[in-house]
Amino acid sequence: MPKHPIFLLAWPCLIRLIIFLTCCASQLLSFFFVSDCSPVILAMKTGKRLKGVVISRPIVYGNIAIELPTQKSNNTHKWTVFLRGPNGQDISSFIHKVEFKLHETFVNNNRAFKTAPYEVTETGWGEFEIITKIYFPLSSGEKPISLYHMLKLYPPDSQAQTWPKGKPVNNFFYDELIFSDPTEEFFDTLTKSAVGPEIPLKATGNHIFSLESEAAECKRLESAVSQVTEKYNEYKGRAQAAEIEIAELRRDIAALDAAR
Ligand code: SLL
Repeated sequence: MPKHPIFLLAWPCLIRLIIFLTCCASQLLSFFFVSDCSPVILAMKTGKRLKGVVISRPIVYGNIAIELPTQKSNNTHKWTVFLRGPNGQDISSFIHKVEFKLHETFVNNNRAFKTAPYEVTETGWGEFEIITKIYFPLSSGEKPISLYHMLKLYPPDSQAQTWPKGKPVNNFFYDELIFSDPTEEFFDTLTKSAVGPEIPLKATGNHIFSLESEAAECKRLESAVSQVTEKYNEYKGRAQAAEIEIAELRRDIAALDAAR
């Protein structure tokens, strides 16, 4: 092919033009389908919101761990970290995805689940913080929520001596997902889900969070508050008495100084 000088000059320009057009196209595509202000995403997100409505759903998250009987490797414990309903119910109807971010010493340490059960079982040798990120369906317009959980393998120090061999260590928590001004669609999804807003009346097996345990916890907190209030009043009284004494001593010192 003859290499005319004009033709040679045009090549770099043509390549630049192709690169420029590719960049524009990818920007345009990501604006329409990925970015937060994309018209496509916004149209899905701006489902009508129910102003003034607050709806919550209970969850339980945390871990159980058990010491391995024989240690063939460095790993001393088998553990499971999980997110579930307070009675073990499936909460997937209002959850799009759950990600568990494990310590980087684990192979493939970012574990994602689009279906229940949302849990990871592993063997390991150390305790570390696990980040559980909960994503909600796109139609909810809700931002993901992150829970920070310290994986516990060992019993509390105070019980370490008496902890029976093979007894699992439980470290899980009750919490509530609270949605303000939910979209109509998401509100509908939440009200139809297997998990109601309430927790069970009584604890059963591993499902320890119940109205009964909540009432007991409230009593413990009330008693702690009254103990703290009592102590506070006692110390306040002592501080007031000390202030009066200081003022009296200051007056005495001033009188002595004046008499000198
Ligand atoms: C510690 N800072 O030192 C913590 C880190 C990491 C635990 C704990 C890996 C297991 C495996 C594992 O258990 N990592 O690779 O199979 O205690």
